[in-house]
Amino acid sequence: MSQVLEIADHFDLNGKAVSAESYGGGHINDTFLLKTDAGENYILQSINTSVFKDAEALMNNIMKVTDFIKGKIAAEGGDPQRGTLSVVLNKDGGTLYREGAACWRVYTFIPKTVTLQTCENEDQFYASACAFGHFQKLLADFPADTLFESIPNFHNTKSRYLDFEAAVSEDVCGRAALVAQEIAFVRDRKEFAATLVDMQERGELPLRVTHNDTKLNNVLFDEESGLPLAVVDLDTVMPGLSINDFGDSIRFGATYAAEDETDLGKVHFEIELFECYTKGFLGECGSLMTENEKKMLPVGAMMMTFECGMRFLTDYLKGDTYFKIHREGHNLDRCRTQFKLVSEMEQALEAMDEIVKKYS
Ligand code: ADP
Ligand code: GN1
Ligand code: MG
Repeated sequence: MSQVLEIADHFDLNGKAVSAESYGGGHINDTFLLKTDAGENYILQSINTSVFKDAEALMNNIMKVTDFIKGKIAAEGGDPQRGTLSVVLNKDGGTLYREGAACWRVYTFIPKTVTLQTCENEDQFYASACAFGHFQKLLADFPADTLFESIPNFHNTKSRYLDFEAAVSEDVCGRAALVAQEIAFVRDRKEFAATLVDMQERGELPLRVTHNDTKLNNVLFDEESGLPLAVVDLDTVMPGLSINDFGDSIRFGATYAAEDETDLGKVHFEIELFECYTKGFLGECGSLMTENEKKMLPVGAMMMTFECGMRFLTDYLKGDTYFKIHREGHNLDRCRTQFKLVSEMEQALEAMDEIVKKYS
């Protein structure tokens, strides 16, 4: 901890950092809750630079996006300091502090908020849909060409498929034979994997500025009212597809099971949760979406779930080098929950289409 406190000293904090504890459940960066002797709290994060190769450009994106959102929130009569992230600069006025290979940043802590790791009820999921739908609306006229692509091909499911096939043929850990069933599951859906990328390339789906990592735990809820307050984790805000933002939320949240549940009997796609999310998301940004986008929302849900399962499987085959793991086989467990959800979504496609029509 003392090392983390020394890092904190390089930032322009109110007071001196006196404690730092690990915080949140992210798979990529390391997050700490900092407390200072002036009674102020901050979020200190070490950015995973093997995932985010250009941290300066990433922070530039975040400064631009948060400034833009603050302007919009102020115009809506909201509180810009609580409605989005605020970067705390280092003592030289920069957005990062580097030490060796590590790269650090600080945000002000948005107080009196809670984060959910899984959905406890339909109201919470509806509220998160409003948050991400509103986020989409706030960024609708953000100049997309000023954004750096923080992870190229992030939701290009076609190129993710090629990464998967490369991992199977290289089989560096000798694990491919253990997961023949999961490999077959992916290969059976090779054509499906191309659907949305092909539509976008044919101009049938517009590129927008999207969040790209719309997990439930990336929304802060007001502790008192339970209302959604801010969308955080802005590292992957880039040009993307609105249906992927919708889909990634469904992947993570339209189930009462955890992403790494090992008892697949407990993992189910909940159509009622899908309905709540659709209602909230379309209620906020449906009027901005094209007919094609709305029509493809259920496919977006299946695509993001399939893609994420395939990414977990790829990482398992490559020896767990991308996502943090906390036990042996963790990425394989995560992959299996995603594929179980994909199978159930495939059965529920018609019901999903009906729901989308109802709220369009
Ligand atoms: P990761 O990329 O590892 O998922 P996040 O940026 O999402 O990291 O942060 C991890 C958790 O920290 C979030 O789920 C949220 O609970 C909390 N968090 C992040 N930023 C703030 C903030 N500015 N104020 C309060 N809590 C925050
Ligand atoms: C990662 O950083 P975190 O935990 O919010 C990943 C997402 C995955 C998610 C799966 C930059 O998100 O793409 O969907 O894990 N983020 C990155 O839980 O790869
Ligand atoms: Mg996060």
